[in-house]
Amino acid sequence: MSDILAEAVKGAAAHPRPEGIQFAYGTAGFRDKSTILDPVLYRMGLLAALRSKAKKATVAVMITASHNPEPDNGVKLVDPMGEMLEESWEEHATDLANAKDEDIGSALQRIIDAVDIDISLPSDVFVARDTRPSGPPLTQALLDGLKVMGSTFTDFGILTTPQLHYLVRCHNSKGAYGEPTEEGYYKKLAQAFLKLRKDAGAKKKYEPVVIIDGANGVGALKTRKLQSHLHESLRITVCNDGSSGKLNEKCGADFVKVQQKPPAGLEIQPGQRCVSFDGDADRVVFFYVNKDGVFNLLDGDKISTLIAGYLGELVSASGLQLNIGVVQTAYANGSSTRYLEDVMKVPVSCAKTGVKHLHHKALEFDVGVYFEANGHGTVLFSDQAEQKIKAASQDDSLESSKREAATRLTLMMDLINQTVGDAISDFLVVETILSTRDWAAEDWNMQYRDLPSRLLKIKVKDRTAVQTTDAERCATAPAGLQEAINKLVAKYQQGRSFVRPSGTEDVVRVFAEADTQANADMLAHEVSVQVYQLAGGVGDQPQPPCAP
Ligand code: 16G
Ligand code: MG
Repeated sequence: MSDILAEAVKGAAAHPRPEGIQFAYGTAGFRDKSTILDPVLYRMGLLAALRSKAKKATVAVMITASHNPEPDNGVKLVDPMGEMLEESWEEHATDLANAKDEDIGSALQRIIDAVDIDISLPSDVFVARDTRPSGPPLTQALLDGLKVMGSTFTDFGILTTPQLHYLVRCHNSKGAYGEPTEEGYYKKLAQAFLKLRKDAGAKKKYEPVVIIDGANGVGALKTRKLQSHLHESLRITVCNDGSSGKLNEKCGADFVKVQQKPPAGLEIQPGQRCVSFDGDADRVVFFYVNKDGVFNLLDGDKISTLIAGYLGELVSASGLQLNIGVVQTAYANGSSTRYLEDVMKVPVSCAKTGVKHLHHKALEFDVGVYFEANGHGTVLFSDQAEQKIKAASQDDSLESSKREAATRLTLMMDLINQTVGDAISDFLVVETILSTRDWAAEDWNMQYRDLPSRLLKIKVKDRTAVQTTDAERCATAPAGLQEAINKLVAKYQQGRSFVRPSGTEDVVRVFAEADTQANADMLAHEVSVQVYQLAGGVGDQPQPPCAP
């Protein structure tokens, strides 16, 4: 065994792996109670060094559990251009995390052989964490792993997840994507935002005033930093900034989306535009309460429709031949899909849940807008699209209106964090479009009306008993489940329902939508009963929803 691997085994003594726990690198990396993650972080230090050697580039490691409660934490690896870790490495990560302390050397050797890594190459890793109190000791465990591998690293301390993705891309692209510093991130976004606002005329409906629910996390801190770069263009009040409340407790994008109500800690006037970030600021949803006190959510579907509509207009105005498409998951509200396809005439693809699946599909378009309904999303511009847009913005022979549209597109490209969904960047993109359209939140919401929906979760003995195909819209196992769902769906006006095993919790999720809330609730319930009966439900059979 090489010296480095022997050192890695020795180092494990300070980060012993508890017996009887199986870790799995899921769609969002490892996530668990922070108290048991120390050995996982050490091992991910080892793995990140290998990944860097394999890619001959700097990679990154983010320590966060996103929207989970504060006692949880997690870790995920980021590839050199800011993408999620390549899927084939998820297995390596899982193997290494589960290796006994004394077997770490052979687990590393297996990866080295499988990928054919030259272990003598240098490695370099960027590291950041969210605001969880468990972050510093877990960072230390990660750095221990990096040190035994002889890797260089930069610990950026507290950052949002998308900021770290941005930094590693800037670094590896030698500055082509932006300046590889946190300040550089604010400057890039703010410059694009201010230029896009420069010639905005007087507004009747759009007000540059917004309240941000920072989920008591890193998004609040970083928005404050951004604010000084925006000058007076936008009046932002940051609430839930972590000064008193707990991370993600009764607040944040996940709470607002799931509970369909405003977070605690905000005083909202009717019509006031509000924004919720999640705990690591890679998700965003908007909402407002109308004059009758009714809560209205503007989720990832509304955001993608808004963005695709605006970018589509700019592309046509520029005269460029670029295809725009939207990528959603099965959770997307049926009204949004119909609006995009039938009214906006934009092609829509459906991907499996999980950012990497959407990201991958979005690469099929020149301009690919992808969003999960939960508010995670961004826009990808192909290299060719980027070149065409930049060339058009500098082409003096073009009509000025075409050139101007292309210039606005270049600014939108700068404003959008193309590496991953970014709450801060997406928020600025939405503000730009609302301002350009002179829309209040209510005008935006009126583009289409969401169908009522319901999401339930069912506990079963083994959630892998449920298998799906067609981007999770059709269940292939257990036998008879899809047929049962089809029969139930047919009873309801505008009914739609699907089931899938969760990737992050030990449950099966059931989604249903229909013409009324009562029908959506009933359809979700009836499908849950089928899951319970056919897929080995545990505990009591699901009870029907109470009459309103
Ligand atoms: C993870 C995914 C998120 C997805 C969620 C679904 C990433 C970075 N995150 O948090 O996109 O919506 O899982 O959770 O891919 P579920 O499988 O438990 O429903
Ligand atoms: Mg998140």
